Amino acid sequence: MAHVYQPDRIEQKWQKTWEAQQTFKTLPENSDKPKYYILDMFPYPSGSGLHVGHPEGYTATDIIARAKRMQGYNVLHPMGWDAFGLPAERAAVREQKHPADITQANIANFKKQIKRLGLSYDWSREICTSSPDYYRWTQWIFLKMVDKGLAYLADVPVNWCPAQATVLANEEVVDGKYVETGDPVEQRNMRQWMLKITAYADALLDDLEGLDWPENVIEMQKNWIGKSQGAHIHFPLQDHDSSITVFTTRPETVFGATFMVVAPHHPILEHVLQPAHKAAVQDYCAQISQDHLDHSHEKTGVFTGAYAINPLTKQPIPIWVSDYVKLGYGTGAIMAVPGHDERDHAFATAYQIPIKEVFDEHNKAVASGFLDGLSIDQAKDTMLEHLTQHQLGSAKTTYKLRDWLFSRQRYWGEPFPVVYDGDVPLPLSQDDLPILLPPIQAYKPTEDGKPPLGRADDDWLLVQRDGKVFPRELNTMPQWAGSCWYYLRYMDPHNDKAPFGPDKEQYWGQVDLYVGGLEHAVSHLLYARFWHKVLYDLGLVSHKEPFKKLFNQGMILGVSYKDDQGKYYHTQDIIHQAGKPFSKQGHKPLTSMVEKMSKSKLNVINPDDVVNEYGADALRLYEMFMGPLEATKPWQSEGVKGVYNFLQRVWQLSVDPTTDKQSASLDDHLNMDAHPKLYQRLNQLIEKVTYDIEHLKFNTSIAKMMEFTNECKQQSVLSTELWKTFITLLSPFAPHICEEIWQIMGNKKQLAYQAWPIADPNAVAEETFNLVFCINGKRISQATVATDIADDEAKTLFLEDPKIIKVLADRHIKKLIVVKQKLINAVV
Ligand code: ANZ
Repeated sequence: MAHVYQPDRIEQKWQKTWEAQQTFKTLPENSDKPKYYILDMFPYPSGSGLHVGHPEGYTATDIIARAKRMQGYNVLHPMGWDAFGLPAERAAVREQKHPADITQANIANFKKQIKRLGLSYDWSREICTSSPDYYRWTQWIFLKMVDKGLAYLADVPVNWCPAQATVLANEEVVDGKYVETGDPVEQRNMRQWMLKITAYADALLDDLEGLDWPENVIEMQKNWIGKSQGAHIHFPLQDHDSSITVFTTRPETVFGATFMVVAPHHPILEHVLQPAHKAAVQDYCAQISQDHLDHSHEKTGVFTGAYAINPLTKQPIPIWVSDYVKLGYGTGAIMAVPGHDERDHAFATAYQIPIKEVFDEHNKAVASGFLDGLSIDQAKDTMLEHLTQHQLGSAKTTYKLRDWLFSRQRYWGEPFPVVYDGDVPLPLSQDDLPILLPPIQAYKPTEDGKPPLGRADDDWLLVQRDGKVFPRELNTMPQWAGSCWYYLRYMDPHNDKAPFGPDKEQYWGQVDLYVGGLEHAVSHLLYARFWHKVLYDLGLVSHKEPFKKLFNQGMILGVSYKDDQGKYYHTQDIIHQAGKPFSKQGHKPLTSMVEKMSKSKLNVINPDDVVNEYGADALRLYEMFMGPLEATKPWQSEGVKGVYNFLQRVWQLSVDPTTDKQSASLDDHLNMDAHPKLYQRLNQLIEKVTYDIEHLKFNTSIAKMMEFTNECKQQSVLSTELWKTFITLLSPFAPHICEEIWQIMGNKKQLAYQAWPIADPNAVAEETFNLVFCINGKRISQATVATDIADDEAKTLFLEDPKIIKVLADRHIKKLIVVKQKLINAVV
């Protein structure tokens, strides 16, 4: 038996055993155990392999999955690959290989790396969104959407990225740039497939209610949907028999509308623009289209020369054009109320337009005719009634959410199961599926501007039916498509008759816990919820929401080192002197910074290196010990050493022949009499670890386990039962070392299904007594405290006691006397 902890000897052995014995295979659905479905956001298998952010979430779910198995659940804990997407296509161009081959190689690498971490996935359920037996069913769901009128073709202004020669979803564009590459994005009109997510706007909003999700994610989803209740109000044009309709959330402020603003390129401009102002407005619009995505500039605008009539004051008000009003929201036109809207106020000030206040400091209407004296809410109701009655407007709800642009001019995605008869799209039948991606030689758009699939052979391009020829749709689906329903496929991954069987779906129901990064707070989670609701309405799933509980792990940052020239240094090229970093060569002083890990900053930590040096158990434990799971936190290599030393200590305590703890025959039965203190500590630990696992608070549990081993170290003899229980508690965190110790202790069955310990309620409670607080010998107050309370802690409690504070007032304490297990007295 090795007396030194050697993770490399242990870890591979157990990984092989688990694999050979299918230890973590999910039980069949007729199991009488309760089910628990715990899911990681599956990774995109990128060429750079796993980074330390992946094991953070994966270890968290693995700890829970392992604990749940031990607690008697039938656990579904799967892993797969979000494998379609642009990076593989770009690599294909670069490396002259097929994206499928690149993806396959990347998956093999990812899988090898993930398997080294001892994660208890049921690999028999592995899925891959780019394999035909998966995307066949993505196409199948798309056909259902076409059937329901939820997928349609439309000429839409799109975000066109010239560098990538493709359109992007709104969610993929930030500040006029493609978030993945930073390439500029412009607007274009194109005929594209759209998914009618707006039909589900209210359901997507309302059903957030019952979810156990982080508040910030719920907030982000609400904002993205952006439901606004207000009114449409018609402003007649002066000298013209048409009108401009505005959307406002403040109809009670109409009396204060002193001008109007329409968005650049608003179609109404054609009718209202006065000849003398035409050139100026056209110039302005042209300039806006050029830098329309650059939001940094000041509020600017031009006057159209035209006037509208405020329908309440009957006064003419000027119509301006400005890009602070957006074409795609509301009606693309606003009534501007500079007295009560900040943006309007800034604009009115800049262009010397009158500002009129219509609510006073008590929020009562003033200078507003029949509204005068009413509160905002009363005024709103009264105005809405007035508008409706006089056909000047009506109540209106708008959403920021837009239908989902679902076409991409790319190769490496799901082909649409659609052909064309002239301009008319014809959905193919379910029996035609899968529509396979054809092999092509180059992945750029064709010379005549068709998407890459335009390069396929005629065999693929043209579909013969009843003597007629129909060309295929050449766009592909966006990368988000496959991840919209993958959690359902894990329930029944090998079904070749349906995406998943109803019996399996009914058994597994919702994902009980979903863990992943905050970057998916809107896009993926909104799209998946939308598809799920469509499937619900089709009667294919039994819950309205896919993910019952969501948890976002925090980002792991890197520590980087930079000299005054801005040059970055690798940690191995650095020495520390008097706690300060210097370059090894040239001895330049460096500044250290905590930043997002990136290759260019030389601060990326490769999980493989950590496993090689310290083992997977140490990596797992460290990532959970770094801080709260949800916190953003820097990687600190000394921290890994710290947890490695802890594992070392656990190993020593298990195998050390001098104290012979593992056989401790003196005291084979764990009981209060033999080790009252340790027995109590163990039960407190059981309670704590059980609670913490349920609430994803792993760092505090690990700290307690460390404390516990320190106490164990001070014992001359340890009970086997006690140590077995401790090893059981530690096993979800550090499974390899614990299985090994478990075996060394003579257990024949694997630890993976050992019953989870239950705390003895009688043993958990701390023994307590009443500590009396006195001032000059007079009893003032008291507190219930643990028998072994430290003096410092007792003094703090004394000084923080409200009654003591009151009686002490400003008096100075000369002496604070602690009489153990009895009282504290302040001499003043
Ligand atoms: C008059 C008013 C007075 C407004 C006031 C606000 C405050 P949310 O809440 O985001 O829905 N608005 C309407 N359409 C717009 C567009 N296409 N581009 C830019 N702004 C637009 O915002 C609704 C408010 O934003 C509307 O209510 C309108 O200004 C403006 F004291 O009307 B409000």
